[in-house]
Amino acid sequence: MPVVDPSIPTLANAGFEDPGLAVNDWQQGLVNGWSGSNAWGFANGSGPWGSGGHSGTQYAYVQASSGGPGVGRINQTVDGFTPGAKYQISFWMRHRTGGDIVFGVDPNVGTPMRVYLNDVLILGPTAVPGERWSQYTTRAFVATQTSYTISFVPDLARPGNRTDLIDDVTVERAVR
Ligand SMILES: [Ca+2]
Repeated sequence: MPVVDPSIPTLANAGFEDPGLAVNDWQQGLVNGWSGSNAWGFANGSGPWGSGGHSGTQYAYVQASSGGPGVGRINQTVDGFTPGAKYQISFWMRHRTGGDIVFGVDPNVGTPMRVYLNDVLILGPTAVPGERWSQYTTRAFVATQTSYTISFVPDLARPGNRTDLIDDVTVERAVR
Protein backbone atom coordinates (compact mmCIF):
# COMPACT_ATOMS: atom_id res chain seq x y z
CA MET A 1 0.00 0.00 0.00
CA PRO A 2 1.49 3.39 -0.96
CA VAL A 3 2.85 5.54 1.80
CA VAL A 4 0.79 8.68 2.21
CA ASP A 5 2.73 11.93 2.15
CA PRO A 6 6.32 10.62 2.41
CA SER A 7 9.13 13.02 3.16
CA ILE A 8 11.37 14.11 0.29
CA PRO A 9 15.01 14.21 1.42
CA THR A 10 17.12 17.20 0.46
CA LEU A 11 20.80 16.85 -0.28
CA ALA A 12 23.23 19.22 1.39
CA ASN A 13 24.95 21.57 -1.04
CA ALA A 14 23.22 19.86 -3.97
CA GLY A 15 24.46 22.54 -6.39
CA PHE A 16 28.10 22.57 -5.20
CA GLU A 17 28.05 26.32 -4.54
CA ASP A 18 29.50 26.05 -0.99
CA PRO A 19 32.19 27.03 -0.26
CA GLY A 20 32.44 29.70 -2.95
CA LEU A 21 35.51 29.54 -5.16
CA ALA A 22 37.09 32.31 -7.17
CA VAL A 23 36.01 32.45 -10.78
CA ASN A 24 37.73 29.71 -12.83
CA ASP A 25 39.24 28.17 -9.71
CA TRP A 26 38.87 24.54 -8.62
CA GLN A 27 39.60 22.50 -5.54
CA GLN A 28 40.17 18.83 -4.85
CA GLY A 29 37.58 17.55 -2.33
CA LEU A 30 36.48 19.70 0.62
CA VAL A 31 33.02 20.28 -0.83
CA ASN A 32 30.61 20.89 2.03
CA GLY A 33 28.20 18.00 2.45
CA TRP A 34 30.09 15.62 0.15
CA SER A 35 32.82 13.03 0.50
CA GLY A 36 34.82 11.25 -2.14
CA SER A 37 38.02 9.54 -3.13
CA ASN A 38 40.79 10.01 -5.67
CA ALA A 39 40.26 12.72 -8.29
CA TRP A 40 37.08 14.53 -7.35
CA GLY A 41 36.21 18.03 -6.28
CA PHE A 42 34.44 21.12 -7.43
CA ALA A 43 35.06 24.05 -9.71
CA ASN A 44 33.80 27.48 -10.61
CA GLY A 45 33.21 28.85 -14.09
CA SER A 46 34.99 27.96 -17.27
CA GLY A 47 38.48 27.19 -16.01
CA PRO A 48 40.31 23.88 -16.36
CA TRP A 49 37.26 21.70 -15.77
CA GLY A 50 34.28 23.09 -17.62
CA SER A 51 32.23 26.01 -18.76
CA GLY A 52 30.05 26.88 -15.83
CA GLY A 53 27.50 25.23 -13.58
CA HIS A 54 24.05 24.02 -14.48
CA SER A 55 22.85 26.17 -11.59
CA GLY A 56 24.90 28.99 -10.17
CA THR A 57 28.57 29.01 -11.13
CA GLN A 58 29.92 25.85 -9.49
CA TYR A 59 29.73 22.11 -10.17
CA ALA A 60 31.45 18.89 -9.16
CA TYR A 61 34.01 17.00 -11.19
CA VAL A 62 34.89 13.34 -10.87
CA GLN A 63 37.60 11.67 -12.91
CA ALA A 64 38.59 8.18 -13.99
CA SER A 65 42.27 7.97 -14.81
CA SER A 66 44.08 4.93 -16.17
CA GLY A 67 47.27 6.24 -14.60
CA GLY A 68 47.84 8.18 -11.39
CA PRO A 69 44.86 8.46 -9.11
CA GLY A 70 42.62 5.78 -10.65
CA VAL A 71 38.86 5.98 -10.36
CA GLY A 72 37.34 8.88 -8.48
CA ARG A 73 34.13 8.75 -6.53
CA ILE A 74 31.78 11.28 -4.97
CA ASN A 75 29.30 10.43 -2.23
CA GLN A 76 26.69 11.91 0.05
CA THR A 77 24.79 10.17 2.83
CA VAL A 78 21.24 11.48 2.80
CA ASP A 79 18.75 11.20 5.66
CA GLY A 80 15.00 11.62 5.63
CA PHE A 81 13.69 8.78 3.45
CA THR A 82 10.32 7.36 4.43
CA PRO A 83 10.42 3.55 4.45
CA GLY A 84 7.88 2.14 2.03
CA ALA A 85 7.90 5.19 -0.24
CA LYS A 86 9.28 5.06 -3.79
CA TYR A 87 12.01 7.48 -4.84
CA GLN A 88 14.42 8.24 -7.67
CA ILE A 89 17.54 10.40 -7.90
CA SER A 90 17.93 13.08 -10.55
CA PHE A 91 21.02 15.08 -11.44
CA TRP A 92 22.59 17.07 -14.26
CA MET A 93 25.73 15.93 -16.01
CA ARG A 94 28.04 16.83 -18.88
CA HIS A 95 31.57 15.86 -19.73
CA ARG A 96 34.57 18.02 -18.97
CA THR A 97 34.86 20.85 -21.46
CA GLY A 98 37.55 23.06 -20.01
CA GLY A 99 41.13 23.14 -21.18
CA ASP A 100 44.12 21.82 -19.32
CA ILE A 101 47.04 23.85 -20.53
CA VAL A 102 49.37 22.85 -17.72
CA PHE A 103 49.06 19.10 -18.02
CA GLY A 104 47.83 18.82 -21.60
CA VAL A 105 46.12 15.52 -20.88
CA ASP A 106 43.16 14.87 -23.15
CA PRO A 107 40.88 16.77 -20.79
CA ASN A 108 37.87 17.19 -23.00
CA VAL A 109 36.46 13.70 -22.95
CA GLY A 110 33.95 12.12 -20.64
CA THR A 111 33.17 8.60 -19.57
CA PRO A 112 30.10 6.56 -18.70
CA MET A 113 28.78 7.12 -15.17
CA ARG A 114 27.38 4.73 -12.63
CA VAL A 115 25.19 5.77 -9.70
CA TYR A 116 24.93 3.63 -6.59
CA LEU A 117 22.53 3.59 -3.67
CA ASN A 118 24.40 1.98 -0.77
CA ASP A 119 26.54 0.22 -3.39
CA VAL A 120 23.53 -1.09 -5.33
CA LEU A 121 23.64 0.10 -8.93
CA ILE A 122 20.62 2.31 -9.72
CA LEU A 123 21.85 3.90 -12.96
CA GLY A 124 24.37 3.11 -15.63
CA PRO A 125 26.72 2.75 -17.03
CA THR A 126 25.27 5.72 -18.90
CA ALA A 127 26.38 6.76 -22.37
CA VAL A 128 29.30 9.18 -22.36
CA PRO A 129 27.80 12.56 -21.37
CA GLY A 130 27.62 15.27 -24.01
CA GLU A 131 28.92 18.84 -24.09
CA ARG A 132 25.70 20.32 -22.68
CA TRP A 133 24.13 19.79 -19.30
CA SER A 134 21.53 17.02 -19.48
CA GLN A 135 19.31 15.67 -16.74
CA TYR A 136 19.60 12.02 -15.75
CA THR A 137 17.24 10.04 -13.54
CA THR A 138 17.98 6.74 -11.81
CA ARG A 139 15.62 3.84 -11.67
CA ALA A 140 13.02 4.07 -8.93
CA PHE A 141 13.53 2.30 -5.63
CA VAL A 142 11.40 1.69 -2.56
CA ALA A 143 13.10 2.90 0.60
CA THR A 144 13.53 0.31 3.33
CA GLN A 145 15.46 2.61 5.68
CA THR A 146 15.69 6.33 6.40
CA SER A 147 19.29 6.94 5.31
CA TYR A 148 21.17 6.07 2.11
CA THR A 149 24.54 6.88 0.61
CA ILE A 150 24.36 8.06 -2.99
CA SER A 151 27.59 7.60 -4.99
CA PHE A 152 28.75 8.65 -8.45
CA VAL A 153 31.50 6.49 -9.97
CA PRO A 154 32.90 7.17 -13.45
CA ASP A 155 33.83 4.27 -15.69
CA LEU A 156 37.44 3.31 -16.31
CA ALA A 157 36.73 1.50 -19.58
CA ARG A 158 39.28 3.35 -21.70
CA PRO A 159 42.79 4.72 -21.18
CA GLY A 160 43.48 8.35 -20.35
CA ASN A 161 41.95 10.90 -18.01
CA ARG A 162 38.20 11.03 -18.43
CA THR A 163 36.13 13.46 -16.43
CA ASP A 164 32.42 14.06 -15.93
CA LEU A 165 30.82 17.10 -14.30
CA ILE A 166 27.78 16.90 -12.00
CA ASP A 167 25.39 19.52 -10.64
CA ASP A 168 22.00 19.79 -8.90
CA VAL A 169 21.46 16.36 -7.38
CA THR A 170 17.92 15.87 -6.06
CA VAL A 171 15.80 13.14 -4.56
CA GLU A 172 12.32 12.93 -6.05
CA ARG A 173 9.28 10.88 -5.31
CA ALA A 174 8.90 8.32 -8.09
CA VAL A 175 5.54 8.56 -9.77
CA ARG A 176 5.52 4.95 -10.95
CA1 LIG B 1 25.82 24.55 -9.25
